[in-house]
Amino acid sequence: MFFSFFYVTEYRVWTLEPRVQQQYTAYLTILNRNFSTDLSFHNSPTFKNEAKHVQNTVSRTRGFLWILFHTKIYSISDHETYCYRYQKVVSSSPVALRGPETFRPSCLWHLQADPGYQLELHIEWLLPECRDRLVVYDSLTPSDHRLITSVYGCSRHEDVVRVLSSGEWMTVVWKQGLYNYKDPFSLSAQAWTQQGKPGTVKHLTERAQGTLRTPFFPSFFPPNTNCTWTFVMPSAEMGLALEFEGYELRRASYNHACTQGQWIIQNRRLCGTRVLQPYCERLLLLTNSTTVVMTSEVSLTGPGLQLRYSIFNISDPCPGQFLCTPNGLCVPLCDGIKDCPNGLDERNCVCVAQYKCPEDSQCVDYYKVCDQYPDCPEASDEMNCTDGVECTDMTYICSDGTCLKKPNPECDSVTDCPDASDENQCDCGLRQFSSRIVGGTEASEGEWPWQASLQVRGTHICGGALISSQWVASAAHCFYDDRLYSPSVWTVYLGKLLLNRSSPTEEVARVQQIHLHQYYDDESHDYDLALLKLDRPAYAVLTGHARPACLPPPTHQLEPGLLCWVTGWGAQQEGGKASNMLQKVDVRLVSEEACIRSYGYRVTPRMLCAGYRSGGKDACQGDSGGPLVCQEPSGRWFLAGVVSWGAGCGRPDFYGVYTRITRLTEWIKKVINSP
Ligand SMILES: [Ca+2]
Ligand SMILES: [Ca+2]
Ligand SMILES: [Ca+2]
Repeated sequence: MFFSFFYVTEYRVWTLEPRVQQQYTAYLTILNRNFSTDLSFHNSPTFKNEAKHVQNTVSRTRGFLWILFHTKIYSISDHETYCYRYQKVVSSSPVALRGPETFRPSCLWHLQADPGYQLELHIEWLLPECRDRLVVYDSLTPSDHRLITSVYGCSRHEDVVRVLSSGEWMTVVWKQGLYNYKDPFSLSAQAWTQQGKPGTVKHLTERAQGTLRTPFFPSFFPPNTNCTWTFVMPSAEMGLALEFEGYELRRASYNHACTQGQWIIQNRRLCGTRVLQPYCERLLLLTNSTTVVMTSEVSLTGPGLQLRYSIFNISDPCPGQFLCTPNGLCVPLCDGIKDCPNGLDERNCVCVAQYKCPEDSQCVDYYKVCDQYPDCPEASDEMNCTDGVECTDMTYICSDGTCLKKPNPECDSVTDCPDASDENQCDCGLRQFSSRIVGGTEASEGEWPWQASLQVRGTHICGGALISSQWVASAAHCFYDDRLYSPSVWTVYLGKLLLNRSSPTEEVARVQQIHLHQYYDDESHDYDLALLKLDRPAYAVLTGHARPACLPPPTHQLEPGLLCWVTGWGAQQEGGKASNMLQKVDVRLVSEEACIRSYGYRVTPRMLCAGYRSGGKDACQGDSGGPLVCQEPSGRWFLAGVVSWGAGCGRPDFYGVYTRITRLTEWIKKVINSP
């Protein structure tokens, strides 16, 4: 029988070189043939004896350390060709680490904090592109089972990544990508006192809600994370909802390790997974208190997690909406859009995207509700039009919380809300100049004042829609490429009609920020929306040569069949060249059902289809990101969509697919109003 025990020593060799003092640290693995159980206790006399013996052996062989020991740290045996850095980190504010050596393709950092402390590493990517790799370990040895994370540069969506160790050691390995860039990243580190694992108890009241976060949020959660939250419920009729953004919980078998966080909720073991969707875990049948435990089961961690908790009524979890069981979300019911992955929110509907007369369940188009003509048998469609009604997905919500039955009351020049909030911020959607509309397909000056041309080095790449004096909405896919994600490469033209000629009324702006929707999926084109912040409010808005289109609230009704317009400088036929003159095309909105008949389940709730079954009129290449606008009876134009994708251009049976703005209005408002 052959036994072995592992003895780990911290062994350092100090060599004085001309300027640099270098420090090496190594693991020693000693194989011991005479293993006894005493040796497994660090305080036993046998262990201490053995350790002393080992130390003596090491001190005798010190001069030959890197020849004698096959350590796991290659920098010791090979320090001529590799770059090595040791840094003691004691500061509670970030200390910059020395970067790698020029002309070395890799480097290793050993970071050490004082005992009882843990390390936070800050990685900042400094270049718009590079393919370098940084691997962070929760130990002295860069071994796979102590891997915290591996990040590829230059990560566009996360310029700064903050990673934590569980203890006093952290190892960082950098490997150069295909090309040698100068200073693609910078590293800094700081030390934190190791956080205990206090359990939090939340005593919930009827309307309780709040936010929970993993330690050090928004930094990565540390490898030893163990969070325990206890909720004391107000009554047995209430359930607890845990809402996540871009993270969902799935049942997992016990032999399967959770690599992105393990959750124990009501004796169920769930594994967290990062996804491009929101998710809500609903806890029913609670005893008067329930405990939620989140642990990092393996050393591998991920970005800090944040979840919102709230209380819901078990007998009516989604007032006025539909509870979608696969993801726990409350979604709009019978509005013609399959919001739930299983489509159950649109099954068994008496009226789809129409008003249901309460008398006989007759379906009436929304534009006939509160239009002063009775359509329901007892004119119930015309009742309560000026008072508040119960809120549903179809009712507009005033700033004071009052819900209105009248469809699309916003910015129609009639005060509908008690607080008049429906007529606030309505400087949008109107043309300043009465344009001479000549028909045909070429736009005239001032006809589409929200249209923007987004250019790179003088070439039109995508369209955009002005939605305020400083913000342009466009498609995320226009910016997804590494080289196009940088704001500095873009120029925005407003008030433009001809691409090849500048006009005295046009305005050129630079881009200060690009925001892509965090759930944008390059393969499915789901959430295909980007927001560009201009470096200053556009002057052309003051002169009227550019005007924002109105942003529709989430409840804005866009009925299938509505005639809308899409504009852009895109190709006039499939495979053709960009047009020099701004083009306009009228298209009809198409029901989601009809669009699914064309494209199957590639159509998501964030997509809106428009066009004609016979084809012919459509958006095309170069129109991407450009506006699809629909005019309200008040004369104002609302942004219904931005050009996203489609099979070819104008093909029969294949409609143009647009990003459905009403499903993303909340996100747009959040981005625009964030400081
Ligand atoms: Ca729905
Ligand atoms: Ca009516
Ligand atoms: Ca109004």
